[in-house]
Amino acid sequence: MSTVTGGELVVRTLGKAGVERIFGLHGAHLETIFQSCRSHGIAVLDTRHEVAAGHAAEGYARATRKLGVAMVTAGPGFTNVITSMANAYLDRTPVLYLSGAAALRDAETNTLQAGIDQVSIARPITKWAHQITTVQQIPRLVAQAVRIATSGPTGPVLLDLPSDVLGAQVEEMAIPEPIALSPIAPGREAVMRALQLLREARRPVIMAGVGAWQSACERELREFADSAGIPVFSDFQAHGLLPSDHPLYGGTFHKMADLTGAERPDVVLALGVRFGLFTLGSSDRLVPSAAQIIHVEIDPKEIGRLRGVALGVVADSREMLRALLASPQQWPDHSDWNNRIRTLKRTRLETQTRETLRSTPPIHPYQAMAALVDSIESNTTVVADGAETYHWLNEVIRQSRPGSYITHGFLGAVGFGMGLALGAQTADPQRRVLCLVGDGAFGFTMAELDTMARHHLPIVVMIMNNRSWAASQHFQEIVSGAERVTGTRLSDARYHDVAAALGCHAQHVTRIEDLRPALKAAFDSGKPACLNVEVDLAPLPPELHLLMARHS
Ligand SMILES: Cc1ncc(C[n+]2csc(CCOP(=O)(O)OP(=O)(O)O)c2C)c(N)n1
Repeated sequence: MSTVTGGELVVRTLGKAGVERIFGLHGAHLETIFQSCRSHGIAVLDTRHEVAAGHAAEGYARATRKLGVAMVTAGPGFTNVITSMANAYLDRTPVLYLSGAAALRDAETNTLQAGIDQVSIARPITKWAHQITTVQQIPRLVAQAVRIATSGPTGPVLLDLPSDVLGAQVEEMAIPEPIALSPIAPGREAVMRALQLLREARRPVIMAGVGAWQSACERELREFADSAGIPVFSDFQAHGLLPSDHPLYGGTFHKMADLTGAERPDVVLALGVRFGLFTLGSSDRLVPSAAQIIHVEIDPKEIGRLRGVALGVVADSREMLRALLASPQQWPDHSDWNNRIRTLKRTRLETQTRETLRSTPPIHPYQAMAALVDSIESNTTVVADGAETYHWLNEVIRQSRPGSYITHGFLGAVGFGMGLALGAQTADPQRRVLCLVGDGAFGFTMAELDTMARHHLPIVVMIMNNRSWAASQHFQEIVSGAERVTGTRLSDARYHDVAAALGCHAQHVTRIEDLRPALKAAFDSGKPACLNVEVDLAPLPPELHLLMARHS
């Protein structure tokens, strides 16, 4: 009988689970996996920093709702990917991290890239972390890791792979078949109570959160919102579940702050929502304290975390919507309520467009975002990094496809954008990807422009260059005083020259009238492109006013 290596078994098991691509950076500990990927046609996208490989696996998972896989070498490769692991953990992104590790036979010998307990480090920021110590156990444990990462609530897992386990030869063995798990459906009583609450509501809203996005409920959400006439707000991950131009789409959660006085929601159907940062914590600015909340969540820990609920339902969002749709109702006429939300949305856009209009440099960031949104094809995936940068984008972003807006989660780690964009672009080479970054955020992984160029990934990177860690500088000015700014300024670096040197199309943009043509030229170049756009540092995005008010 022929033999195979441990690395080969890892790759075959992943192949059987449907994995087509791995993001990683080489190290000798991983050599058997690299070689097996080569033999089995699993593509490896090699990045310039492990954190970008991790973020790329997240971006792939967030663009596709499938498992992302990242591999990093022992020691520093592992420590470099930790930010991605933490990000995936807090955002419930299904990523399998494979870490190389020193040979088991070299334990406690002060050998290379060893001496740290990678599993213990990963345990608090993963759903499951495990070191495989026997080559025969590889197929079973890799299959288990995939199942844990992809079953709800999804999340990251780590498999730690000692080099002698990966290199060991073993007789050919069977690879387990993947097991499909059926989603959790709600009980009938809960569905009837939810329908009653929604029927009796005068100003109901649906809030769609990460759980809604993960459940792939776009068809059911639209059908239910249309039939009941209930407007929908979404968190960032759920953006695009209901297309932004749908008459019932109100915007991202923060826009609910525009509903004031007697115009506030009275019943909220919270689908897969995780109350916290994006709902302004326990404050009642978005969801009034008097509102009755129907909270549908796959993870019972999320229900009642910050707010009391009228009805808690542990279930998959799509299953809940299917159950609601299965009992056709006579819905009250909500057209006045819907019209009010549409008017507020339109007024916000018109006011901002008017107030930020200017024809001379520096470019107002809101105008830059408006130009961006006008310049992208409807199926473009937008990745947004930076801080004020993404808050500005939130004012105007309109997407029509789930998974097409990828931005910050609870970790709030600036610098993830370039990696996420790599993952989103490889997930679907036909779709265009725009990566919007602050100048600070760009600096973390600007070498990934080289990855984009080497792999012919025509991502358009747009830098909002305000020569500052703007959110930090503004915070400092407000809290400590404008005269005490320290450590938060950046320079007017010629980032476009760096991009050109790495083989990208590049342009420096200082005037608003040049931005649309520059974006068009960037998309038309067929290459990765980088626009270094000089924008005004002074204005504060409206969402940040809301957040700062909360923290002051
Ligand atoms: C990895 C990381 N380091 C530091 C911070 C703290 N921080 C929050 S916002 C911010 C400024 C971001 O600047 P930039 O990327 O230029 O975006 P801008 O605010 O200018 O849009 C910093 C440093 C963070 N959130 N994440």
